Amino acid sequence: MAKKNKTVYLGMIGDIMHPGLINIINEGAKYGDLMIGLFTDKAIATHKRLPYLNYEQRKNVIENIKGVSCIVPQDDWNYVPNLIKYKPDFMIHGDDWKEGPSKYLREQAFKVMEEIGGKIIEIPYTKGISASGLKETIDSLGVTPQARLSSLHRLISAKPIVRIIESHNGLTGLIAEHTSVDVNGQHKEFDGMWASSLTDSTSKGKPDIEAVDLTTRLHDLNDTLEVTTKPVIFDGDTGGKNEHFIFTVRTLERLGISAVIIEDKVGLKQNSLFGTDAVQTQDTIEGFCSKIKAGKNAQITRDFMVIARIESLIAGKPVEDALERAFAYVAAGADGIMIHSRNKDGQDIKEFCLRFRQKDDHTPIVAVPTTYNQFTEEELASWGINVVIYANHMLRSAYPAMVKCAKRILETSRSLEASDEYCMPIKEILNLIPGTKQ
Ligand code: SPV
Ligand code: MG
Repeated sequence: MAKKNKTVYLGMIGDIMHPGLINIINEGAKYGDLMIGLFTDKAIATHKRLPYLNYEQRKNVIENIKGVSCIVPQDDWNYVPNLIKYKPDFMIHGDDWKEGPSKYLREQAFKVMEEIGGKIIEIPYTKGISASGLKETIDSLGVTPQARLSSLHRLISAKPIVRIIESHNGLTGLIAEHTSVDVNGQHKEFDGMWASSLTDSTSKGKPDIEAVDLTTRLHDLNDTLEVTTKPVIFDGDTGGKNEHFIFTVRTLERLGISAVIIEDKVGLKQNSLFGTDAVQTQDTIEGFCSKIKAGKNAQITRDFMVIARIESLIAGKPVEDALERAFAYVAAGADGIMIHSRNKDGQDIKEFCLRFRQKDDHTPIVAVPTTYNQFTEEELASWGINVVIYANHMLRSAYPAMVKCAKRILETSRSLEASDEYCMPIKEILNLIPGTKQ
């Protein structure tokens, strides 16, 4: 029955195969040669979590399904660019896009297909099974360390900018994992977590001077890992001695951590946000390069990243010094550069990024805009930044709220006012943790 000269377009992510997808492929193939518009990681990342399989793996599966004639990449969440490019005679889609967030995609696809003289076929959505339902089931099983570890690399390649938020316990891990908003029809959530030395130390009532040892930090990080699936970037402080750093790398990999960031400081480490108010002694370029090399030689997975953090601007040195170090650290094997500053205008960071990008267009740049927080992610991305870390915001927002509540109890000699004004209802806290109710 197939009319060989007609083309049928079917857009799909194709991550989890199920009978509903086979049904739509079979239906589509009845109308002509079935062209699959396979969503690229980049197209998906603007709207959803990355699929389990990467593009090549998904392509490999789908091109071997009976009824599929060819596969083309769909680089946009919207079907329109590919419909204009390939001008198919038909487009086929499940009728579930008539309502909900995909409605606008349907309207635009109808408009374009009419303009090019094509037709849209809508088939009843297969009841009782869907990729998102299956995904939820798989997600509830958790994630393997290897899958979590490699996901940061994929996110950096797929997204204009990767959005990371600090987590220092299980509860903040849940916030990082599950909080989402819809802004102008776009679904937004955090891509991963930052294990901050500042908030790990502060939440223990200790100063951020490497006084909380690695074993303790990793023990606590386990609480975040238990309840999340997203990638973690670990704040490795100075990385310690080279001989110790190689053990750190191995341990982090084993836990499924995606990256460690080490800073080029020596001696007693003080938090960078003190700037020159504290003594900030930088390592020599040679000294820090040897630490990077030791870490890179120690890792056993392909995807683990050792990111070099440059403290020149924190120590009051010029952008020139930061650039010289950046190129040397990349040459030594660093998988990314974190450039830090506590200046409020952000101009030193911008200059660094633009000048770095003139010579290096691919090494990921990580930024921690705690002080220059007026810039949006879009602006930071336009400077060439790939990863933005909101490094301390969970702890900084929780602490004042807790102090306010404690003071209110003292002022009123009871908890009525504090509960009414500052606390979430008991019912909500009881149901906050997934799986509470049996
Ligand atoms: C941290 O969060 O511990 C950091 C970033 O290292 S900063 O506090 O800005 O130095
Ligand atoms: Mg730190």
